[in-house]
Amino acid sequence: MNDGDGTRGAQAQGRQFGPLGTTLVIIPTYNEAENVKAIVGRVRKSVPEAHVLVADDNSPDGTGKLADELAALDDQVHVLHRKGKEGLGAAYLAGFRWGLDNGYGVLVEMDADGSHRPEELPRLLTALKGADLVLGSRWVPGGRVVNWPRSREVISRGGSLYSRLALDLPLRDITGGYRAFRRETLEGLGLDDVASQGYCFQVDLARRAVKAGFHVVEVPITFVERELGDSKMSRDILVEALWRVTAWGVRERVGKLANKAAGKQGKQGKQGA
Ligand SMILES: Nc1nc2c(ncn2[C@@H]2O[C@H](COP(=O)(O)OP(=O)(O)OP(=O)(O)O)[C@@H](O)[C@H]2O)c(=O)[nH]1
Ligand SMILES: [Mg+2]
Repeated sequence: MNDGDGTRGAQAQGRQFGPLGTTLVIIPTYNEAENVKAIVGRVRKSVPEAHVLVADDNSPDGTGKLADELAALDDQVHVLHRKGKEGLGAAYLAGFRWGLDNGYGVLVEMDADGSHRPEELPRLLTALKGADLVLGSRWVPGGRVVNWPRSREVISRGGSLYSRLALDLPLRDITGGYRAFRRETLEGLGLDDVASQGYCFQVDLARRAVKAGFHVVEVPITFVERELGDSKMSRDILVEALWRVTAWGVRERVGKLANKAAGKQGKQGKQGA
């Protein structure tokens, strides 16, 4: 459903949403020395009241040190130094924990490479006033990708479509990583047992949010391919996403069938009694 301003999502059915509180933009980094200063500066300019947390996995190229220099000059910039490369999902989980412990009301996921434009963050935050989770979406009307090879687009669209069908989710961009969560949403997702990484991490959080009954809204974004630094996308990340999504889908279907069978048996039992 299109809500007129380009956002999509089921109606919140008269629900009242509380005030948002302070925003923390979490930026995971691994070897983003060429990007970190620009992205932090753009976030600070676009939403001056927001804070930024760079979650760096001890990048060999010195990204963590550059982030420390930014933090030394700005009270609203923070750095989480992690021991070593443990993947995007683990860095986000540590960032979420830090943000929740420090009392932030909104937690935003954003890549360091400029693909998620900080200039679009105000639109995500506006949509969050009437939602529990906002997904920046490339695959709703008004959303688009810039400078992406056709092959990447096919993989990304295919991944979202497969996840949508396998997991029965009413969402278009399920693998995207530009998102804004209310703190209460994150607290309700059971983050302690999230083990997935990469794209699969994003699918996992979206799936948990829908299943928990949260109001999830998609806002169109323009996703820009990275210009500087190297991609951390790998075949392993794609393979992990494929097998996990398939396993979740099969488990859900088997669960539904088992419930149906149990319901039928219950009815027969009653009739026989
Ligand atoms: N802390 C941390 N950050 C990571 C790790 N892997 C990736 N990142 C960051 O996660 C974000 C997304 O990674 P990208 O390499 O841009 O992945 P992608 O967007 O799928 O790939 P491209 O489109 O090719 O850029 C970037 O900010 C990376 O620096 C990791 O193991 N640890
Ligand atoms: Mg990227």
